[in-house]
Amino acid sequence: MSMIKIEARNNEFLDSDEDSLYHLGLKKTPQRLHQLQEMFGGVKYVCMGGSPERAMTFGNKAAVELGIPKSEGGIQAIGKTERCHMFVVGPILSISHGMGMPSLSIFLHEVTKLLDYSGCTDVKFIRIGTSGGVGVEGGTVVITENAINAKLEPTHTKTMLGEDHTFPTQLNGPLALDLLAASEGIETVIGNTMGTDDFYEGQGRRDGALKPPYSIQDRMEFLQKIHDQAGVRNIEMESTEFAAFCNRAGIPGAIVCVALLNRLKGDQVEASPEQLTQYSDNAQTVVINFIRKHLGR
Ligand code: R2B
Ligand code: URA
Repeated sequence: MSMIKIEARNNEFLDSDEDSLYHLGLKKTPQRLHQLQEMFGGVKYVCMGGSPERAMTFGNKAAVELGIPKSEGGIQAIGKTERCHMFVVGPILSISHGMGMPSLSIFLHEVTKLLDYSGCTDVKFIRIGTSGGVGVEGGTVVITENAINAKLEPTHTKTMLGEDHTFPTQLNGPLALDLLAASEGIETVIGNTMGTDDFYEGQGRRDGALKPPYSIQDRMEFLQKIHDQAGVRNIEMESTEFAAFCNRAGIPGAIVCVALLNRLKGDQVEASPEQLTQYSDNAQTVVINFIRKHLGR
């Protein structure tokens, strides 16, 4: 019986007794169902980002900031850690999803199934990531209004059985505004996010290994155009898949990404390790502030 209210729920499969959540290293069986429900049933916020290290940092930081007890030595990863790191801290599930849409998609499906089996209710998905800012400086947090694809359309297209299927990529407006209101002194803007399938040429960089088929002027004109005409404030590699999935599932979703650099000024990420740590802390802090307020603490 589903509690999470997945709109396009795959009843035919999800109601069967057994499921191997292969990439998470977890299984649903009649014997283990109760254990999954005990472990994950209280999850209300799924916080996901690319890197396993950041998933752990976020979990530990959330525990400290929200006063949630953790075991000595810090939080422990659940399941197998070959493909992702996943932690539960009170009502938060912190998980890494790797880089790019194919990797993200796998974890969106398996985490959503896990929450469905665990009987979760009222869950929100928040992607906490990194990005290239467009007209915003490194360290600025960008909350996504709408995700748009690399052709500047508010849609995400997936090829299934040889045919294209296109889904809308609007995100949850009230949730984005609540996150913006939780920025509390951290430089934060709201704007559109361009989701691409590549870090280099797909994002108009000229510092890849191959000679790009566009000029410096083409690059600059495109970045200026997406800033001025499409309201794009950052570019990353997961937003359209994430938004399309949340829409299909009927799960409120938000994207909170820090800019590592301003792409109107260059292509290389030149921030120091200390600055990069501070930058990713900015995005995490906005989300923790939001969760604290939302929990009424
Ligand atoms: C942001 O950072 C990663 C590439 O460096 C990618 O996952 C993304 O969206
Ligand atoms: N992640 C991206 O996808 N692009 C950037 O420019 C920085 C981080």
